[in-house]
Amino acid sequence: HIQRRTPKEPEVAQLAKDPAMAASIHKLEYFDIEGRAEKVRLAFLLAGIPFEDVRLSFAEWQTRKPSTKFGQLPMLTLPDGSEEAQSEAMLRYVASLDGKLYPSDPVARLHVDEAMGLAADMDTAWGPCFYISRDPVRFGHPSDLDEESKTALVKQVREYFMATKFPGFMEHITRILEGTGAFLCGPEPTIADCQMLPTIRYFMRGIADHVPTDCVDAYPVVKAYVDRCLALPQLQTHYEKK
Ligand SMILES: N[C@@H](CCC(=O)N[C@@H](CS)C(=O)NCC(=O)O)C(=O)O
Repeated sequence: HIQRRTPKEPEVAQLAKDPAMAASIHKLEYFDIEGRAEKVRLAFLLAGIPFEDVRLSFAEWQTRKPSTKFGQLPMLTLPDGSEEAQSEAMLRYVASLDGKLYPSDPVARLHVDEAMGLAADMDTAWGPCFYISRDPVRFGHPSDLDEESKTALVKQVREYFMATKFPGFMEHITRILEGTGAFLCGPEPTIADCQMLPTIRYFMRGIADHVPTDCVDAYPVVKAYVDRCLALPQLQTHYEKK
């Protein structure tokens, strides 16, 4: 059984009640976390395109996994029923339906892609800090590592990241925003903001051990940017639910 969350926005709720219309809206499947799907959810919301926000439990995932393209989530079902993978492809696809979130001007587009590259670099740089707690063997540690040593190891790599890598990313983002104003690529949000916002917020949400929730406070330009994104009217209902 797949748990479905009927989107809260009245228009979408109405669409979902009509089976013919419900079948014509996009369906985004992921786990009940922000993770790699959040940027796509934000793009749908900013574009005002109705979508079904399906959140699978880990038990439901076991059943669903074999029928996914690459054995991974998120999966996006298009109105014609075809099922597609890869969150960054989904992000650009949603933006191309909308036309505003991903500019067609080559240089403006380059800047969006550049900012997306920076967000992706931050995710990639954090990767080992996340996966080492799940699978220390992958990083050369013994399979019988005791819990105490594992905790110390995770603490060490995460504190090292926060001290040596995190500040550089915050400084780069600050410099971009100082040049562009409200959002990463100018006065209006683009898919670069859809990608960057969840990336930055991950560190502020208290979901990663050894990362202080006030870690962005030392970077007021970035903090103000996060607040500005969260205040976007199209995202209000979404963030109220959290
Ligand atoms: N590049 C893919 C990566 C997808 C991915 O890594 N999915 C993970 C969750 S974030 C997954 O499905 N893990 C469950 C599994 O592999 O069983 C994307 O961005 O969509």
